[in-house]
Amino acid sequence: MDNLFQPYALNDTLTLQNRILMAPLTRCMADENLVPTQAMADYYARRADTGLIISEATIIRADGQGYPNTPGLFTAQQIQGWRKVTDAVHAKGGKIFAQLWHTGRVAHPHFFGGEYVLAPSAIAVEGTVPRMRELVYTVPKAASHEEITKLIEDYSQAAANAIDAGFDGVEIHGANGYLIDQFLHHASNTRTDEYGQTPENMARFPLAVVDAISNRIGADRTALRVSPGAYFNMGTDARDREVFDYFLAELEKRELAFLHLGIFDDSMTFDYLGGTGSAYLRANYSKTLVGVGGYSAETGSQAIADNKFDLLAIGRPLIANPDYVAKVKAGETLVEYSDEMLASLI
Ligand code: FNR
Ligand code: 8K6
Repeated sequence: MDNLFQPYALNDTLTLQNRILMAPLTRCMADENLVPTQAMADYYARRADTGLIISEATIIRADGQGYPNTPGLFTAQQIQGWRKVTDAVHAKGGKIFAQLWHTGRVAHPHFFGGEYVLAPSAIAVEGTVPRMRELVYTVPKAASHEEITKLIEDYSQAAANAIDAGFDGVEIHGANGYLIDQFLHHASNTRTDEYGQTPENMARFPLAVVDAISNRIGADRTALRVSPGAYFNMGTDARDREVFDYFLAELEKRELAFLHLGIFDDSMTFDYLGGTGSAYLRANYSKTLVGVGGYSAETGSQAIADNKFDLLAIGRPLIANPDYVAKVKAGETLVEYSDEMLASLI
């Protein structure tokens, strides 16, 4: 497993101390103003020996909220709260990116006191907010051109706020069926204007967000997470393949810090992608790729050795083991993750 403990240069400005990343993990522990707490700063600092921490998904503005107590990056108080987190991580020699999030149609007006939620098209996601059965997902409003322009500005502002808060960069959450991903899949995007129907159009908003943020804070500090395979908050449509083929070719022209697969289990295969999400991304994108989803240090190290991806993100095992990196290095037994662990920050 030596390859996991080698440094990795993302670019000229950022070198990671090892190849184990902390995957973004929503914990719903911010305070009532969606401000990160001291307990969150301590939690992240305990994981500062990973090569890079990617923060839990953090909303860019109020109407992006789909779960209780998810932190934000749009008020001065929230920026201050994150500053405590980034200072604590940096004091222990770590690096941390903010994951920037708007849940689109997976948002719920309950959380922000609004009348409706925004999405590419007026197609609701089925079901209810997890653990809040009374909150049935609503039919979203299809975003107008002005609303799309404002969303792009707000993503860019949130990225600037992240840098103000001391983050080393941002990962744009373009995965898991949230707003950006909703533009990239036919099941959630039936627009007939320049944001729908063709791969070029469906990739227009995601690329505009990537470019606005890259221009604002530098492409070397901008990363992206994508889910070419529909598996969460999203229906399957084989035409999505050509959308992602085009989108990845466009991303290839940019100099992002890394591309990260969004998946819970990377052994899952998708017919229209011809295999796993990571294999599809590797075949269509040649730059730094982060793999994730059900890996152990052993299987992840082997996947890197087999050139399936360059960096390994670890999620649930890092919830269960704050000292994951040290334990793996020392060959110690890990505590097994269970969902009950989500109730507190250890
Ligand atoms: C997640 N995941 C996730 N993904 C993301 O992009 N942003 C997020 O905020 C979250 N939040 C989140 C919370 C919890 C409790 C879980 C279990 C997962 C997905 C996560 O980043 C990762 O892709 C999966 O957990 C798969 O990796 P592991 O856990 O098998 O290593
Ligand atoms: C990103 C925000 C998530 C909110 C917290 C919920 C985390 C629950 C983790 C389990 C969900 C598993 C979903 C996997 C879907 C696979 C379907 C084939």
